[in-house]
Parts: sequence; structure tokens; C-alpha cells
Amino acid sequence: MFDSLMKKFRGVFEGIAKRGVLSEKDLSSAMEDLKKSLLDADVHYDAANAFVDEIRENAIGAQIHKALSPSEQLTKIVYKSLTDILGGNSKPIELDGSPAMIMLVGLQGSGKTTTSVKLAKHIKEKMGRSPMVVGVDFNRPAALDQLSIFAKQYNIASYTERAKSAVEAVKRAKEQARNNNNDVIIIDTAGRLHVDTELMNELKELKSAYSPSEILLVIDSMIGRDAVNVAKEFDSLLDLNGFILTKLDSDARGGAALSLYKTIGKPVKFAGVGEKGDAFEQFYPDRMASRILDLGDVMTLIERAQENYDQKEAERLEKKLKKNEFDIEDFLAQIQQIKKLGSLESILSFMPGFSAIKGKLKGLTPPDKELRKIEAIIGSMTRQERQAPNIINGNRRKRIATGSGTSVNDVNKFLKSFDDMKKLMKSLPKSGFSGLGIPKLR
Ligand SMILES: Nc1nc2c(ncn2[C@@H]2O[C@H](COP(=O)(O)OP(=O)(O)OP(=O)(O)O)[C@@H](O)[C@H]2O)c(=O)[nH]1
Ligand SMILES: [Mg+2]
Repeated sequence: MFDSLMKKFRGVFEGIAKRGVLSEKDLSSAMEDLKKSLLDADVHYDAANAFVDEIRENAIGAQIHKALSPSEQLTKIVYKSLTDILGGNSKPIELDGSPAMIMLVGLQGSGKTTTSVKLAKHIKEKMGRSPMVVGVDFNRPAALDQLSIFAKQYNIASYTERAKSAVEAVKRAKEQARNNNNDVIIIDTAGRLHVDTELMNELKELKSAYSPSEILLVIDSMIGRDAVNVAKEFDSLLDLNGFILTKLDSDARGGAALSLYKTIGKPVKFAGVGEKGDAFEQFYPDRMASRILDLGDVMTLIERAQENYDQKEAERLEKKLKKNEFDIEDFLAQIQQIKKLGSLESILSFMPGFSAIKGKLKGLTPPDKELRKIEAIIGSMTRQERQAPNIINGNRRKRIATGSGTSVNDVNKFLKSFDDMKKLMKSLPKSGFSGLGIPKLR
């Protein structure tokens, strides 16, 4: 996502970087280039224009710092403008009423069912509430089962009754929610290929019967600038509270994300970034702008680390490190902790400047492949060998190489790196050290 836009933006900044000062003329030609990049990324025309206006305004208001280079100045201005067109501040969801009602609407296949469960999981884990998902899609035969199976997978309560109408199903779901102390209900509505009267009537009936505190339109980001037309239709009939963009992990060019706020005036509140239940993020315009400009998104990475890091395990490892008792078994535990954050490439993608070096990584062994190799090698060692690697003689090295599908050379390299690492750790100060490098095989 945003890859091609990032590349184009970088081109514009590189052009500016050659200048000594940022003149009015440079700025306006950069604006035209940036606008063109947005249109190429499938951003709606109105949103692209709004973006240029925004830059102009921010440029006039910006304090021109002598210490900043022209491209730094432009980055600062564009960052602010991008944040603005993406919606400014992140908008949380409202959970009023008992139970609070949230209705997810959208075209067929946009991701409503998947998103209902992801959102429920988010509300449960991040907001400490007790949500229940309710299916009211009676058209597609397997729709209700799909919801209840997915919900069960993530321990989310669900209610799926093939009732006469959506309104009736929700009525009984509400009773059950009260009995089970579920204080939030998320309604997964039926999808249609196009906006049609029958669907809209059903959604309007639900809205007037239950006045949900949030009606959110789920939009597949692959549809690009068409998102604006879909959003307009749904918004005019239902007065939406905002959007959830799905499939942001795909190679969609980002047009939908950048178009919605400026054209409809409603915020994107969440983003789906994969098929699994936890592939879901609150949408932060400033962080997204930072990612697009390749300034990194360290905040999100830190949050992810905090969620996944096992504090006790980290302390245990640190203690062993300090006592110089860190063995290969502990090293494996450390690798597994890091892996919980996602693939190494995805971790690196949160770092500033990553997209610029991404192309240059081609030809090198991808870090994840390297890790898998190390894991395989460790996996073929006996417990004793992991705890006392000095017993690994030539025969054992051969056995480990065969067992892990690697070569004796690979095993040697790993053992050598592990040894070097231990030596290095010994020479490090004994306090305040809690991170670990991963020895390279090559
Ligand atoms: N990669 C990716 N796939 C997603 C995401 N969200 C949903 N999907 C996939 O998109 C497909 C459709 O998702 P559903 O949740 O069934 O969509 P829906 O809107 O409920 O579809 P209907 O009920 O038929 O209208 C499924 O294969 C999901 O796994 C996402 O954020 N990323
Ligand atoms: Mg569905």
C-alpha cells in the first residue's frame, strides 16, 4: 500500500533537495508534481485539489526555518497537509447506550463480517468492554455461519438467528446481550453488489429502530477513488459516522484512504490490514502521513511491541545475559519474541527511510529466511548442545546440518556468530542492556 505514492513523493523531494532555497516557483511546481502523484495513486480529484490548497495555506503559515533545507521544509509542510487531508486527529468510536450499538454497512465482499469480529476484539481488548456480534445477512446461505465461526475463533460472543427481518433478529440479540452482560452489539449487515433500495430500506429500518451510536461504512481500499461515490450514497441515506478501510495490506494505491475525509467530511476510524482477527488498527492520520513520507511509524511499532512483549520472559533473559549464562536455548526464545511482532521486513518497514533502501535489499537473503535457517539449525540441536555449545564437535555439526537441511558451513557460521555475540556481551556494561543483535550467517 502507498508504495508507488511514496516513490513518487520521494522523486519530488529529491528534485527540491538540489535547491539552495525554497522559492515560490519551486513550491508551486512541487505542488503540481505532488498533485499529479496523488491523482496517479487514484486519489479523488476534489481531495487532490484540497491537498494542494492545504499545502499552500500551510506554506504561507509555516515559519521558514533557516536551519531547514528546502526539502526538509517541504517535507514539514507536506506532512502537515497530508495529515490534514487524512482527517487531522484520530477519531475514536463512541459507545453510548446500554448496550451500545454499532452497525457495519457496505458493499458485498468489502469485509464487513471479518471487520465485525476484528472490531469486537479491539473493543474487548483495548476498551475493556464486552461486545457481541450479530449477523443479519439472511440472503447468502453461509453468511451467518461464517460470522459465528470467525467470532468463536477469537472468543467473541455472537448471535445468529435466521429471523424474519433484521430488526427482529437484533431485538432478540439485544435480549440475549442483556442476559449475558454484553454491553456492545456490533451488527454485521448484508452486502449487495450495488446500492439498492431493498438493502437501503433494511439499513434505514435498523437505524430508526435502534439509533446506533456508530454507523460505519466498511470500504475495500482496492476500489480506489470509487470509494468516494459509494461513500456518498451510503452517507446521504444513513448519515454515517465514519469509515473502516479494509485490505490496506494489499497493493491498493491508497486513493480511498486519501480521498474520503476531504470529499465526505467523515473520518476513517479503523483500517484492516490482513485477514486475521488481529490485523486491525486504529487509523491515525499523522502516523499514516508519516508512513507515506517514509518518516517511519515508530509509535505503532512501540505499541505493537508493548502488546506482544512478554515482560517476565524479557527480564529472565536479561538476568541471564548479565550473568553471562545466555545460551542458545535463550537465543531461540529471544528470536521467538521478536517474531511475535511480525516478519522482520514488516518491522523494518516502520523505520524511517525504509522504502528508500527496500529496493537495495534485493539479492541479499531476506531477513526472515535467515531467521528460519537459524531456527532450523537450533531445532536440530539437542538440549544439551544448546546449553553447552562447546560440546558441538565435527560429527555433531554434520548431524545438525543434515537435520536442519543446511550445510556444515552454515552451522559453523552460526556457532561462530553466537560465540562472537557472547564475547561482545561480556564486554558490554552490565547495566541497562536489554536488546540483542541477531548473528548473521553470511
Ligand atoms: N487481505 C485482507 N483481506 C481482508 C481484509 N478484510 C477482509 N478481507 C477478506 O475479504 C474477503 C471478504 O470479507 P468478508 O468479511 O466476508 O466481507 P463481507 O463484506 O462480509 O462480504 P458479504 O457478506 O458477502 O457482503 C474475505 O476473504 C476476507 O478474509 C483485510 O483487511 N485484508
Ligand atoms: Mg458478510
